[in-house]
Amino acid sequence: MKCKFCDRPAFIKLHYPRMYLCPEHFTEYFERKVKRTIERYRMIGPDERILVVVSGGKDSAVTAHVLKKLGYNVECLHINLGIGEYSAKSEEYAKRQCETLGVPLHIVRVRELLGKGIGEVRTRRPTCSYCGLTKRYIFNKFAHDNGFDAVATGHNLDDEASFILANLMNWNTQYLAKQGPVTPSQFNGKLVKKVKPLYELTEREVVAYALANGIEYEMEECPHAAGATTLEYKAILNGMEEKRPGTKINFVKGYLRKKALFETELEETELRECRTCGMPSNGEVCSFCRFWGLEEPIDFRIRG
Ligand code: Q46
Repeated sequence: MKCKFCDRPAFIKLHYPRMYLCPEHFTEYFERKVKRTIERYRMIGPDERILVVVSGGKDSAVTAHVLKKLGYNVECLHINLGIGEYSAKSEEYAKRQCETLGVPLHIVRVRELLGKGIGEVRTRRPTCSYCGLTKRYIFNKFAHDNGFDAVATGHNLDDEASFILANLMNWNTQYLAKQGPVTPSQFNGKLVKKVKPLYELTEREVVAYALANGIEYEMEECPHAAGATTLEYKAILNGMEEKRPGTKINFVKGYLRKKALFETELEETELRECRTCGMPSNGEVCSFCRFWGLEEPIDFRIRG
């Protein structure tokens, strides 16, 4: 099969919209789509400083790559979770990706910072739950302490669709009211704006972009991901997408149109400053400081 736009052999067959593309025209298509997504949801402006959270995996690497190519002012943050060999390899990938791209990389290592790696804390809380809490706190506080305007993450269409489906299955209306491509800055900028530039691109397209552009990434899954229900929801959605191309994007866009329904159920919680770190909190001490037993705030300001 030939590319829809030139005589070169096709490298990918897209199902929605249906077309065959060579690596160059697929790259063009992908970048145009990211640009349109950024504009459609008014994610970031040309003068904003963006912190991309790079895990070493494909999604965040592609996010950093495309944002840099589109001319945005990008720096990266890698959070080394302290999960043995997996984290060591992820950090190496993140370093290589940023070096190739020519963007500054900042590294925060959870074990050095908090004394234990993810998976080493004796707690009844599920590992992924406190891992998520830890990552979200670190990237937000890092961005805040260093004056970034937005944090960009690598969430793609498959992540979003499976998140929505999972939360619908469990009627988590509180989560459904807050999900979306952009989370605006709140609490006098202490909660930094979060954006998802790959919001409308499938995981398959992200993998193809990485391949077409020689982006190397960590392919191994985190050892704690095994058995995650998100993988089951992704498999269900993939099955439906195969039979009815466009299922995922129509599902996510439909959700965005109906999101206001869930917002009416949103319980108003008044945020206040955490007694320890001064960051937004639902209680006297925020869940991060409480979980890690902190008594002093962590200062993430870059020195030198
Ligand atoms: S949450 Fe869980 Fe992931 Fe953290 S412990 Fe691994 S699988 S990395 S996105």
